[in-house]
Amino acid sequence: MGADHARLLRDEVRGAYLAATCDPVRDCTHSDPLELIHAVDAVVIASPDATHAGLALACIAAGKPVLCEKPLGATSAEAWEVVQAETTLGRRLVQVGYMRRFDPAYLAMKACDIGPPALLHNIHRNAQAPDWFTGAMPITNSLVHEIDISRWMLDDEITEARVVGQDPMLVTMRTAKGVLISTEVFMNAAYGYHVHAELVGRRGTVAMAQPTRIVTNREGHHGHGYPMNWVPRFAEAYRAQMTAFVAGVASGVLPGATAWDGYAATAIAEQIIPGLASGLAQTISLPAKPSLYEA
Ligand code: ISE
Repeated sequence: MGADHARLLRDEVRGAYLAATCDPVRDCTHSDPLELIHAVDAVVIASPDATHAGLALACIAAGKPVLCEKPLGATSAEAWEVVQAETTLGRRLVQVGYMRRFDPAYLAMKACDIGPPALLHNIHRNAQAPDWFTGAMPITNSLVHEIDISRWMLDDEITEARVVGQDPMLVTMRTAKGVLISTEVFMNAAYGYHVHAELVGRRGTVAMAQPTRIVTNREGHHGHGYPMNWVPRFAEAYRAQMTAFVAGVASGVLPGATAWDGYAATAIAEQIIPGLASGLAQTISLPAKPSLYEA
């Protein structure tokens, strides 16, 4: 993911200059991320989940705007530290890489006038779980996308969730305004990477376009129109997200998911996890949103 972001900055985003890269293993200009943070004007974090919050905190301490890959923290406690650091500073420096907010299909769906929302149906299939997936990562690393995009799409807060199954799993969530959200997360769908959504309003419905053919993996994984991972599916979203981040650095107002949104997604995911084993409905709650994040 880091290489993809670096390529966007180097080749595709006007106004950006890729000044330095850091990787402890690969050949880069830096091997110490803290040195890099001090050497540049703005930072993109695309390291393993467990390092996100610590690096975001270092960016805030250095006063550097940062686009941090999702999730903002491996735990909600880590993500909350980032929220608190920004709140203490009194300024937002963090954009969280929930790139679906920049995807043309989700944007078109949000723009549709179909009356008050009643239901949001999400499908999130991966061809194969990444080899670094452990434990509850289908929730903390994958479902967090639907948590974020549902909060954004519905402009509402999630208050309840229930999980059935493991892989695939079905997650039913309810919002404060009473909207129902169904999400399938299937980490080993074999035929390809497939993200889909349908928003049902009180006056109409809008669904993303998708291939209508029957999809099978019997004759191999390729040639049916689905990519094997999320990078091609969200290429446009990643490009738009990076372009918007660079413009936000220049204007001083970062777009997209805030540190609060990043915290909320991880805190909600964490509260859903006990339901994985019990199958029982979980009540979800968040602390009051700090005023820094009010629109
Ligand atoms: C991965 O980390 C992503 O962010 C992808 O968008 C998601 O679809 C995948 O499930 C995650 O593992």
